[in-house]
Amino acid sequence: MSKKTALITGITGQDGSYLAEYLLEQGYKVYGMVRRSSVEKFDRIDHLIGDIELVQGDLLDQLSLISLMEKIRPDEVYNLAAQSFVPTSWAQPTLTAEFTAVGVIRVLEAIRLVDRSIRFYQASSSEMFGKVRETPQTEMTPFYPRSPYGVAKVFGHYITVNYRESYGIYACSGILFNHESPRRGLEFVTRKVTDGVARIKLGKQDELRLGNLDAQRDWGYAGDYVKAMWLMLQQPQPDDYVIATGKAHSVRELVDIAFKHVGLDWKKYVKIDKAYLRPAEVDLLIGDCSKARKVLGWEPTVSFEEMICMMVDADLKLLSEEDKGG
Ligand code: NAP
Ligand code: F7E
Repeated sequence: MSKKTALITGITGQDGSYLAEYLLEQGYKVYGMVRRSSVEKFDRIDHLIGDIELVQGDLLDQLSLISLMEKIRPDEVYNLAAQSFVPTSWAQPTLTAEFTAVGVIRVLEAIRLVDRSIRFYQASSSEMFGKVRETPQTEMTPFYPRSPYGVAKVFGHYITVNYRESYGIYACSGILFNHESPRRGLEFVTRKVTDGVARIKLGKQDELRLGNLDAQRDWGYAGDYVKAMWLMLQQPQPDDYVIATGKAHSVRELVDIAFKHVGLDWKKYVKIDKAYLRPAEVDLLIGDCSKARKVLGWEPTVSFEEMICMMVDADLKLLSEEDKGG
C-alpha cells in the first residue's frame, strides 16, 4: 500500500509538532504549511526537518490553499493553524476572526474545489463552551463563548459540520480542552508558570505576575491529544468529539504544584497583576470524553501533576543549557 499523505496547517505550533511526529511514526508522508516570514523560526520542528516537507501557504490567502491541495493531494488535512491566544483576540478581534473563523472556510473551500474525498480535521476548542450551560461539557452542550477567540472557534466548528452535511466531506471537529507540554507557548498560563518557577529557582527572576488564580481548567497533555485527532480521521463515519481528562484544576493548584516541585512556597513569589485579568473570564471548564473513549478507544495517559512536573523539569534544563551556551 502506498504511504498516506497528510497536510498540517499550524505545523510550527505546539500541536503541529507533536502531530507531525505521530504521523511520521504511523508511516505518513507529512507536509507542513508555513507562512512566509522574514525570520524562519521553526524551533518546535527543527528536529523533524528532512523528515517532513514544508510548503508555503497562509490561511488568509485562498489561492495558496487551493494550490497546496492541487500540488499535494493529501489524504488528510489537519487544520491546526489559528490565532490561538485568548487575550490577543480582544486586542486583534478582526484578525482573529480572519485566521480562526474565515480561515477554516478557506481550507474547506480548497478541499471542496480540488477533491472532496480529502479528510478534514478542525481544531475546535473548549473555549466555545465559555460561560458553561452544563457541567461536565459534552458534544451536546450548547456553546456560550466569552471571547472573540471563542466566537471565532464556534464559527469554525459549525462551518465544519456544515461542509460535512452540505457536501458529504469527511470533516471532523475535535473539541479539545486545554492541553499543554514543554512546547507550549510562553504566554499560556501553564508554561508561564513552569518557566517562571525555573527562572526563580535558578535566581534569574524574583517574582511571577499572574491574573485570576481561581480559574479552573481541564488540562491534559498535548502528546495524548494529537492521537485523538488522528483517530477521528480513521473512523468509518466523520463525527465530532470532546477530548478532555474529566478533571479540573485551578490556576492556584497549578502554581502550588509547580513551586512545590522545586521546594519553594509560591506565596512568597506570586503577585496578582490586574493586567492579566480578562474582559470576560471562563471560570470553569471540565470535559466528558465518554464518546471518544467508547468510539475511538482514546484515553489520556499523563496526569496533571505529572505534566506540570515534566514542564518544570524541561524549563530548568532549557535555561541551564542556555546558560552553558548550549
Ligand atoms: P499554537 O502553538 O499557537 O500554534 C498556532 C499555529 O498557527 C502556528 O503554527 C502558527 O504559525 C499558525 N498560524 C497562525 N496564523 C496563521 C495563518 N494566517 N496562516 C498559517 N498559519 C498560521 O497553537 P496550538 O496550541 O498548537 O493549537 C493548535 C490549534 O488547536 C489551534 O487552532 C488552537 O486554537 C486549537 N486549540 C488549542 C488548544 C490547546 O489547549 N493547545 C485547545 C483547543 C484548541 P506561526 O508559527 O507562523 O505563528
Ligand atoms: O489561560 C488564567 C486565565 O491563556 C488559562 C488556548 O490554548 O486553551 C487555551 O486558552 C486560564 C485563564 O489558556 C494568567 O485567565 C491567570 O482563565 O493558559 P491560558 P486559555 O485561555 O484557557 C483553550 C482550550 C484554547 O483553545 C486556546 O487556544 O488561566 N490566568 N493568570 C492566566 N492566563 C494567562 N495566559 N496568563 C496569566 O498570567
